[in-house]
Amino acid sequence: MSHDGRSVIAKFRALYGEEPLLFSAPGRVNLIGEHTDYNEGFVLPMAIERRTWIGGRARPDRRIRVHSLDFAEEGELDLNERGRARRGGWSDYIEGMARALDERCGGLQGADLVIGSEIPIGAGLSSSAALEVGVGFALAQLNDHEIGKEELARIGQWVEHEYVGNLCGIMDQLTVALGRAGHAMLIDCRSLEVRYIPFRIERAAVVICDTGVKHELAGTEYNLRRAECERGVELLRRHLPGVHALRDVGMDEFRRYEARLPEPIRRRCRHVVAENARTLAAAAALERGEVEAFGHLMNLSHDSLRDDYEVSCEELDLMVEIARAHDGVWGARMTGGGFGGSTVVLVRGDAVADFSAYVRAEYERRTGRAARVYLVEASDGVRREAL
Ligand code: GAF
Repeated sequence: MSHDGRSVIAKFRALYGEEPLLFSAPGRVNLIGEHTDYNEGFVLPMAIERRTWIGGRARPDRRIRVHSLDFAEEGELDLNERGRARRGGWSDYIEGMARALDERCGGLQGADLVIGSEIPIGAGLSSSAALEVGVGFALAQLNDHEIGKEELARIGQWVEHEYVGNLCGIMDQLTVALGRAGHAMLIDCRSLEVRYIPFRIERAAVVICDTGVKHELAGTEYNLRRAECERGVELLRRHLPGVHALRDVGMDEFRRYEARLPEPIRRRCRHVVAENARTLAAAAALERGEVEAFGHLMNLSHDSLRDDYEVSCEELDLMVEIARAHDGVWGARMTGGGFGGSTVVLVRGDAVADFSAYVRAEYERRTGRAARVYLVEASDGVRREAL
């Protein structure tokens, strides 16, 4: 079930008898540039107009009390007490963020928070990054503490690594923090420089198709891919000593040395090297409004994630196959970490309604599962909402 700002305010009033300050953080969809962020490469995501909403007020003590509408649960922590062990649930993100900010701000006051989200959980649309960055932003504002959005993103990533055990890159947190309405973001994941590119491919729409599955192995396989890339760098450095990350390897260089890499390292590296080049080419195509070229690069990206990087799954491949068979589609690929979650599809604007009905019917016919299909637009990053 989805919860928006109004439900968060209503719950806050019911619990505390007063109006909260309201904050929100968006989900994200990655258009292209998958599994490149932790290789210091390029990504091209955008924040989407489905948000996590946080109502809050400061408390005089150091307790943080949270009501989650999505999980219909309460959680509480006291910053004066030692951190507790990871529980494997939503409260880990909040505890991690609160403790990291407490340390960084040299002492945080407590807060009462109510949280609700419109971002489907497990759909690969970064509901966890929205929670981290949104809660961090809310706590900083309730404490009158100035903190840069890039820094919030870095703290969110730290929480994923240290509290959640997911060795993610920086793309999700940075997109949630720095998104801009009407724009895709070309992010250089080494310098963290962001180039905002107006999403103005005429007559084109971005549609997300959620497969409704999330396979268990997502976390372990993700960390394994990261290790495989690091091994690839170690081996390539024997021939190319200037290489610090796969970002530093061009396709020609890679071709020269790929035979020296064992499988599956060779295919993993090939995906990353090619995906970086595709992402830069896609950004240029977007700037020129070249919709066919953009769609073609999306298709190549998916095929490489399926065959070389092996992070797709049956349901994602089927969802992509179904999309590509529709004549209003320019390109379709999985988006996010993989092993379930969603695809992103570039669709002719006047074909969106027909495409959505067709995908729902066809996916259900072939899998017996319901597909959720959303038309999305590029949105702003984390912000305080005017009430
Ligand atoms: C997940 C991670 F959180 C990101 O950092 C990124 O690596 C992505 O998978 C794959 O591109 O969303």
